Amino acid sequence: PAALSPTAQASSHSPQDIKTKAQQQTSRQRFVDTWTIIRNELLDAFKAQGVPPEAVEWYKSSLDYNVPGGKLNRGLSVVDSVEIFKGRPLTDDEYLKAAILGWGVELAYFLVTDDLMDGSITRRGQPCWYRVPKVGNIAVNDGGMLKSCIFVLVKNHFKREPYYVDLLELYQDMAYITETGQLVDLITAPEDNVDLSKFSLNHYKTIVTFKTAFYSFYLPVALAMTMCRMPVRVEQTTPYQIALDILIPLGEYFQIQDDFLDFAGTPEQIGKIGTDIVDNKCSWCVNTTLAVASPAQRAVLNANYGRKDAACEARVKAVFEEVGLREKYEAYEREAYEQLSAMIDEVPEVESVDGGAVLRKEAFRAFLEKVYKRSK
Ligand code: DMA
Ligand code: MG
Ligand code: MG
Ligand code: MG
Repeated sequence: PAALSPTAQASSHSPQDIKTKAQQQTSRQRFVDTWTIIRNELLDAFKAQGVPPEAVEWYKSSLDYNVPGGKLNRGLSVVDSVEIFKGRPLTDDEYLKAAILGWGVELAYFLVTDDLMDGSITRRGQPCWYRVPKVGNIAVNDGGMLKSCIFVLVKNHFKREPYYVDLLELYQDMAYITETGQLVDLITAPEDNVDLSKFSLNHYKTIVTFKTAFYSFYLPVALAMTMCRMPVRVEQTTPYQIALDILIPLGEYFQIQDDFLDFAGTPEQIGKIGTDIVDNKCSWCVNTTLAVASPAQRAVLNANYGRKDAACEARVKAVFEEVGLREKYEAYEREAYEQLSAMIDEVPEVESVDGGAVLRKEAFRAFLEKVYKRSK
């Protein structure tokens, strides 16, 4: 039976939980190494269907191009959370399982279609997949295939686990929520009708919660919780709700960083060229600027936002600078960190249904530290 010990001391399990830089490097390398195994497994399963060799080649290129090159925050958080919940090094079998769930999150099929729909130029320091010669709109199907791979992997490795359906449901539900967020993001930013009066920080919150927070933050931890057999409810506590209450605001913070870097980051630094201003996006930057802009500044934004023109984009950026957006971002980041830290401190310890793991606040702390003050 699951036990709840809300007053358990942090001192009982701290030193090994937050990794040093060297330990982070080692665990990243191990996770990256697992990709080779997973990719070969996917290719073997693909070949076994009897598809033409050219299709195997295409699929291989798509996997190699689109999956392993990111920051891996999402995928690593699955593995790190499982380790923290179990409170000990994982067995090889547990590690592979956790890594598969992590790579399932990294099979970020929606980035492939996001770039096509956002008309982006580069991602992770290389041309977006749809811009690779010969790919073009086939990227839509390649994105769909990346999503389908998740289910191939989960079936191969978890079919006999009692929580198999819970895993399927998580990936499925989070995909649906993300697609919903992408829909709201895109219809809020029509190319031919710039209307800044439709934007608000409230509408922004809706977009980022749906498009980013669930998939990138709740999903990794919820997968780890599911693999570690966390109960759905214990006495007054619902561990998955506790996770949501922290990870949704953490996801919002992450997307605000993404939006700020879209404006302030260099392509060398962030690996992509910002498109939010020319794309008429309801971003944190424009909403925060609109909240304090003078009538004259608002007029500049109205005339220049959402125009596919570098001079217009530069005028918008000048207004962002005039209102002190950089300082506002710094203040926001400080405050968000403090608030999230305070919430994380309140996370109670909850025992798993099989007694083999404990929900611990350090998993949330580790995720926050992965993204705090990021510059790419
Ligand atoms: C991020 O939106 C969310 C998803 C679901 C891709 P975005 O377009 O701001 O992402 P990016 O800046 O990486 O293109
Ligand atoms: Mg985009
Ligand atoms: Mg987008
Ligand atoms: Mg962005």
